[in-house]
Amino acid sequence: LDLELALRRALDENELLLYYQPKVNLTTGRISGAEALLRWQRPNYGLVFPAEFVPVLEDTGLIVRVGAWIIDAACRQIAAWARSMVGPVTVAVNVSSRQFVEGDLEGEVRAALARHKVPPELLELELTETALMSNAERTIGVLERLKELGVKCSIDDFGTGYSSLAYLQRFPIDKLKIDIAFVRDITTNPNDAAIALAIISMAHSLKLRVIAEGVETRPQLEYLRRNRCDEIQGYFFSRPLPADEMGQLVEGGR
Ligand code: G
Ligand code: G
Ligand code: MN
Ligand code: NA
Repeated sequence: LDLELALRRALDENELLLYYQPKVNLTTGRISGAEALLRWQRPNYGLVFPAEFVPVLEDTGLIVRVGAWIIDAACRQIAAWARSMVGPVTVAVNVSSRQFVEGDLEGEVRAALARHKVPPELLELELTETALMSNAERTIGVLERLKELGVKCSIDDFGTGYSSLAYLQRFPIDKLKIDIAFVRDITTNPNDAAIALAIISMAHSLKLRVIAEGVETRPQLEYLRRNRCDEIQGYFFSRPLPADEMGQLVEGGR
């Protein structure tokens, strides 16, 4: 309860902020974009990580408001980079299940893109299988309108939820994100490797791009590159960074 009150205050007092973790294109070796990750600069506590407060946001429904704030903040950052020496950066935001089901995702996205004059192609939404499958027929409509708008959508934590393969084919998405659970031991555990390879193969058969998250070592990276994974994200390349450091990294890599 204290945490809930503190979080309501955090929203009003602007204590929430976004960090950015780069994604790397394995064909070009260049940064292809970034995932925005929520942080809370809590007075007297320091920087608080989402594991400690996103569950409270979810349980209280506050995530619907925070989710709209995240989309707006990401678009503001995209616009700031586009105007600066950094240039255009594709930013992916995580959409929680409750935000997708109870919020007006399409309206929030349209409003944020317009407010900050952001080209829709620079915004990506990471959705979970659970969110997408909770009302699959409605999901198709929402995704179709987002696609028409020009926004990219990907399925986060892929392989850990309950996607129906029949729907996977009907959802107009752009990318699958292989869950860290299959990446961690990809070079030593044949079962994890088999699942990761199956996801890569299925994604490409469906004309989707595929990214692996949680890449921490060079052997993991090389294995994924050899097996035609399109992109990676993880501590091996970079931890999530404050916006200015992310901007410097992109600028230095051009
Ligand atoms: O950045 P970190 O590794 O601490 O993130 C932990 C988890 O918190 C992520 O896997 C994600 O599920 C969740 N999370 C982080 N940022 C966001 C966000 O902006 N929105 C939502 N809904 N969840 C987030
Ligand atoms: O749930 P989601 O996939 O959106 O969140 C990704 C989470 O994974 C973030 O919390 C991020 O900090 C974390 N993460 C990113 N790269 C790595 C990594 O290389 N190793 C580990 N263990 N976690 C990572
Ligand atoms: Mn994600
Ligand atoms: Na994930």
